[in-house]
Amino acid sequence: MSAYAPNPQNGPIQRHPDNWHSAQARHTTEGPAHSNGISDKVSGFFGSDRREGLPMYKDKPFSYPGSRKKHPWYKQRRTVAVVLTSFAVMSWWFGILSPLSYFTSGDGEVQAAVKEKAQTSWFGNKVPAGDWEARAQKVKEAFKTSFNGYEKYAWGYDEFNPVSKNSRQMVPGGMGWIIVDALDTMMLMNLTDELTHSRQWIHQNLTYDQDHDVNTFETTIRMLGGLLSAHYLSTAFPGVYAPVDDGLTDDLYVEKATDLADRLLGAYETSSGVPLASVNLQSMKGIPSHADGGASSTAEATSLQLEMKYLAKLTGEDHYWDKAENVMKVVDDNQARDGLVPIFIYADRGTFRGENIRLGSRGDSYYEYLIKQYLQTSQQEPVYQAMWNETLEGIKKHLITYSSPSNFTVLAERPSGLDHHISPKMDHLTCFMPGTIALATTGGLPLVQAKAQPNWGPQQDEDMRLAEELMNTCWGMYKASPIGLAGEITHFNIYDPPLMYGSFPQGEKPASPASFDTSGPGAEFVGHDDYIIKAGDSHNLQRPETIESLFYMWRITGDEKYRNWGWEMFESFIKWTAVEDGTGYSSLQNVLRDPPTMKDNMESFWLAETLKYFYLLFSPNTILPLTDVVFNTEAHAFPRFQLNKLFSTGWERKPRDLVPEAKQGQEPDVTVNTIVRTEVHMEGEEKTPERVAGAAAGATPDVLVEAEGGRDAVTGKEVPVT
Ligand code: DMJ
Repeated sequence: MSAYAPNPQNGPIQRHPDNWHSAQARHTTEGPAHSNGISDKVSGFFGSDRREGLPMYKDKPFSYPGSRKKHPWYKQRRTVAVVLTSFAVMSWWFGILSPLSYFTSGDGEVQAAVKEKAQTSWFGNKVPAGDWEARAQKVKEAFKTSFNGYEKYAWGYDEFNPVSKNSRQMVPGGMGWIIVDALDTMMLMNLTDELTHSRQWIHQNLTYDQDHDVNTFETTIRMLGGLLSAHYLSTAFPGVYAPVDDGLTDDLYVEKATDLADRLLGAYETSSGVPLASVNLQSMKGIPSHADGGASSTAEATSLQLEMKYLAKLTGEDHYWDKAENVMKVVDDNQARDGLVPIFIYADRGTFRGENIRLGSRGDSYYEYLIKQYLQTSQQEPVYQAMWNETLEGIKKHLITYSSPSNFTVLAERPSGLDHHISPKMDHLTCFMPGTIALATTGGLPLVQAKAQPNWGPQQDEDMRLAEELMNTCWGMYKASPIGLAGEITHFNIYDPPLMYGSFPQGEKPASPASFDTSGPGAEFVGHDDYIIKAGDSHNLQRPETIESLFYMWRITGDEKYRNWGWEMFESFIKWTAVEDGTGYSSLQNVLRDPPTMKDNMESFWLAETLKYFYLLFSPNTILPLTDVVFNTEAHAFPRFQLNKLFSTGWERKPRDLVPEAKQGQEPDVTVNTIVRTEVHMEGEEKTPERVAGAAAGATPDVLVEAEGGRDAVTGKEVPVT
C-alpha cells in the first residue's frame, strides 16, 4: 500500500526480437588504429596501447570465443608488476624514492599514504570524492566517446560493434535504433552537436515505411519512447536541454512517433486485443512469435501502455489509449493468483501459457508498468495501484527468500508455478525492483516528505526496508564479481527448506550484514558464499537495472552511499568495457575473467539508459524530479498528467470473490475479452458506452511445456534452442 498523497501538479503538456531478420546490410569500416584512447578521453590520465582487436560479431553463437584483444598495458597485472618493480629498484638504487624511506616514515605519514592509496580510483585523483558535478562530467565524456565512435564508424546503422567497427541494419533503411534511443540522453547532457546531427538524420533518413517485421515491444519502448521523450524535453523545457536552431520543426519527433505508432497498432489486431510479438511496419500486419506456441511475452504485451497513453494525451487520439488499456483488462481478467502472472500469454484468446513466474526476462516490466501507469496519470487510476499492491504482496509471499549464510534478500522464481519449487536465481533484469518498490512506496517523494504523509505507517517502512535489502542484493552482484561488474544471471545458495519472507514478523525480517560492502585495504566482500555466478551466465551486456535502482534509491532516501556505489560501478565499466582504441565501450563475454574478453557490441540501452541513469545519479535532483515524470522501461522520460475530461479508466477489475478462481494456464470465462468503456470523453464531446475488442476465439495449440532456451543478446529474453 502506498502512502503518498495524490500529486496535485499536472505534468507540463502542451525486453532482441526473436523474429527479426537482419536486413543483411552489413557495413564494415576499417577504423584507424591510432585514435585517442578511452582513458585519454575520459580521464586524461592513462594512455592506450592502441593494438587492434580481432573482429567479433555479436550474432555469433554465445560460445564464440570472443575478442582476444589484449588490454592496455596498465590493465595487465604482469606488465604492471614488472614496471613497478623496476621503478622501485631504480628509485632505491638512486635514493630518490627509497622504499625504505616509505616504511620508516612516521606513523601518520604511513597511514596517510595508505589512505590515499585506498582512495585512488581509476580516474586517479582527478575526480575528488564528493565532487558530483565532476563525476557527472565523466559520464558525459563516456557518452560522447561512445556516440562519437558510433558517428565515425556506423552512422545511421542500427547495430554497432565498437571493436571490429562493423555495423548492421535491422531493417533495410535502418530504424535509427541507436540514434533515436539516445536522443533524450544527449538533450539532458546538453550535447548540441550530437543532437543537431541526429535531428538532421531523422529529418532526412528516418522512415518507418519499410517492408520488414519488427518486435512490437522493443520498437515501442525504444523508438516510440525515444521520440516521445525527446518531444517532451524539447517542448516542455524550451531552450533548456541542448537547444538547437536548425530550422527543423518542433513537431519532428511527434510526427515520426505518430506514424510509427499507427504502424505498431497492427499488432493489436487480435481476437483479444493482446498484441502479437511482431508486426510488419509496411503492411501493419501482426505476426505471432515463431516460438512459445505463438504466445507473446507477458511483459512485452503489458509494457506499451505508458507510450501509447502519452501519445494519446499529446494527440487527443483515444484509440492509442484504448488499445493499450484493453491489454491490461484482458490480462487482469485471468485473475492470476496473488497478482503474479505467467510469462507468456496467447494473443488470440488472451489467456496465459504455462505457469512460469518470474520478475526477470519476459515478466519484469509488467510489474513496473502497473505502478508507473498509476503515477503517469497522477494517481487518478486506482486500479493500477490495486494491481501493484496485490502483486507486491504476492511477491513477498511466494518469491522472496534469503541466501545462506549471509541473509541477502533474494527475489526468486517459480518456474513451475506457485505450488512448486522455488528457484533461487535472479536475472540482472530483476534489479529494477528495488528502485521501483521505493518509487511505489513514496510516489517519488523524498523519504522524509513521504513519511510525513498521513497514511505512512509500518507497512511503508517495511516496504522501504525490502527495497533497501534488494538494493544490497543487486549491488552484491557487482561486488561478488572479480572485476566489479555483474553477470547476466546470479544464482544464490539458500536455506533448506527455504526461509520465506512471510515466516518472519514485521520488523524482524532477515537482513544482509551491515558491513557487506565495506571497502578499503584488506576488506572482503561478505557474500562470496551466497552468490554463484555460473560461467554460462557471466556475460555483461551493459545493462541498466542496478544503476537505475541506485538512482531511485538516491533520489528517494538521500543516502549518499547509493551515489558512491554508482561511482564505483561506473569506474568498473570504464575500466573493463573501454575499447582499446578509445572509440567506445563494449559488452563483455565473461565477468569471471580478469581481464574479461569483449563481446564487441554496444547496446543501444548503454546510451539510452545506463549512462543516463549514471548521469542523473551524479546530477542535481532538480533535473526531472521523480514527482513530475515517469521513466518508461527504456529510461525515456514522460510527464505525469491529469486525466481531466479527455481520458479516464475504461475498465474495472472483476470482483475476485464472485468469479471462480481461474487457474493459471486455463481459459477464463468467455466474457474475459470484453471491455466496457463507460467514460471516454473527447473534450466537449460525450461518448456513449462502447464495446471495444472482441470476444475470445481462436485455438492455439495448448502446448504448456516450457522449452529451455538461450537468451536473446539484446533483451535477455529467452529464445528457444533451434
Ligand atoms: C531494456 O531494453 C529495457 O530496460 C527493458 O525493459 C529490459 N531490457 C533492456 C535493458 O536491460
